Amino acid sequence: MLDATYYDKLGLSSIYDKVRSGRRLSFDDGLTLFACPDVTAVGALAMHTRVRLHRNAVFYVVNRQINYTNICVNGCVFCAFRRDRESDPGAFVLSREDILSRLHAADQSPIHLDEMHFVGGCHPTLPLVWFEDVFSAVREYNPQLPVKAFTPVEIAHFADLGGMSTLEVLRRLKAAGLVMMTGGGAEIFDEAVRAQICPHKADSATWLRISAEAHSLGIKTNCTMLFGHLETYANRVDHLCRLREQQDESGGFTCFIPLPFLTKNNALKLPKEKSGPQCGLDQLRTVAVSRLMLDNIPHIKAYWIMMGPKSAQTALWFGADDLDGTIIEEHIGHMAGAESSRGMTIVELEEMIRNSGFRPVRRNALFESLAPNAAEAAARAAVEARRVL
Ligand code: V47
Repeated sequence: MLDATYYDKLGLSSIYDKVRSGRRLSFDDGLTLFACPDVTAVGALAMHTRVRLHRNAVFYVVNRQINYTNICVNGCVFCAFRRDRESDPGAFVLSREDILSRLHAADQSPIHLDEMHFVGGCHPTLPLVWFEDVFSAVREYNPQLPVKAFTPVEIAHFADLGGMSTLEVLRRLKAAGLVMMTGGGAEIFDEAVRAQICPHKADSATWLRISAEAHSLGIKTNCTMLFGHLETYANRVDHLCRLREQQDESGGFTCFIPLPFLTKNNALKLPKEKSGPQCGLDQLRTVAVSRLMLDNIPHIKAYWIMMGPKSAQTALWFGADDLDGTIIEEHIGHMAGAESSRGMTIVELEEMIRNSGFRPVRRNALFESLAPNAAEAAARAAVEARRVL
C-alpha cells in the first residue's frame, strides 16, 4: 500500500522508513508532515500505524455527558459555553437531583451506560465535597458505572478553593469513585498563544504536572489539543512532543483527542486563512500527524461531536481508532456552532463504523473492550444493582 518511490519523491523517505520500522518521529518530522502537499500520503502512513496497533477495530462507548454548570472563573476567550456569573443570560448550575434524574433516565433506557462523563466550568463556589457527594450517589445507584470527570484544570481549581494540594484533591476524588479523567483544558501548550486564548487557566506545566499526579495514583487520563485558532503548526508539534515526553515519564494517558476549534459565539478573532473549506483537510492531517507523533499513546479519538460525523468517519482512515460515544447531551461544541446531533444510538454508531469499513468494538471508560456477552452482563448487573438498592 505504501509506495517507497512516491514517499521519496515527496521528500518523506526518512519518515517513511521510521514509520515502517516503528521508530520515533522527531519535532522536524512533525513539521515536515504538516508541510507535505499530499495529505493522503500523510494519512496512509498514519493508517499503517493505526492498523498495526488496532487492526480494523473502531472503539465506541455507551455514555452520557452531564454538563453540571457553565459558570466558570477562567474566562477563556475561545469558549462559547462559559458564563462569567450566575446572573448572565444562559448561566446554569444543575442540582444533585437534576444530575441523578438524568442518570436514572439514561440508565433505564435500553442502552445501559458504560461511562458517565462529567464536564463543566470551574464554578467560583461549588466545593470539592459537593462533587464527592454526587459521585457517591452515582456509585450507590450503580456501582458498575465508571465515572469519568474533570481535567487537570478543575483539579487545580478545587485545590485553590479548598486550600489543599492537587494530590489531595485527586486522592479524595479517587476515593469518591473517579476512575478516569477527561482530556480537556490542555488547549495549546505554547505559553504565548495560551496567554492570548486562556490567560487565567492553569498553565501548561501545571496541566502536565497534575496529569502525572493522577497517573501516579492509578487514575488514567485523556489528553486533548485545541487547534485551528491562533496557533502555528510548530505550536501543534510542540504540543504533541510535550504530551509524548510526559507519557514517557508517567504513562497514564489513554487517548488523545484533537479538537478542531469551532468558531461561533466567542470573542476570538481569527485571521482569514484560518477559516474556510480547507479546514476539513487540516483536521484530517492533524489527526494523522497526531497518530504518527504520539507513538506511546494507544488511542486517537475522532470526536464526532466537534468534527461532525462525516469528517470523523474519514478520520478513521487517517489514524483515528475511537469515536467516543452516544453522548446524549452536549453543550460545549453546540454552543460554539457544532452542527452534529447531540447524541447517537448504538445502532447509528455501529452503522457509522461499519459503513466506513471498520469493525465496531464497544468499550468502557477505561478502553477495556466489552465483548457482546460482557456488554449484556454489564447491563444485567446494573439492573440487579438497582433492585438491591
Ligand atoms: O477543554 C471549548 C474544548 C474541551 C471549544 O477526554 C472547544 O474523552 C472546539 O475535552 N471549539 C472540552 N473545542 C471537551 C473535552 C472532551 C470531549 C470529549 C471527550 C473527552 C475525553 C474530552 O472542549 C475544552 C476545550 O478544549 N472547547 N470550546 C470550541 N469553541
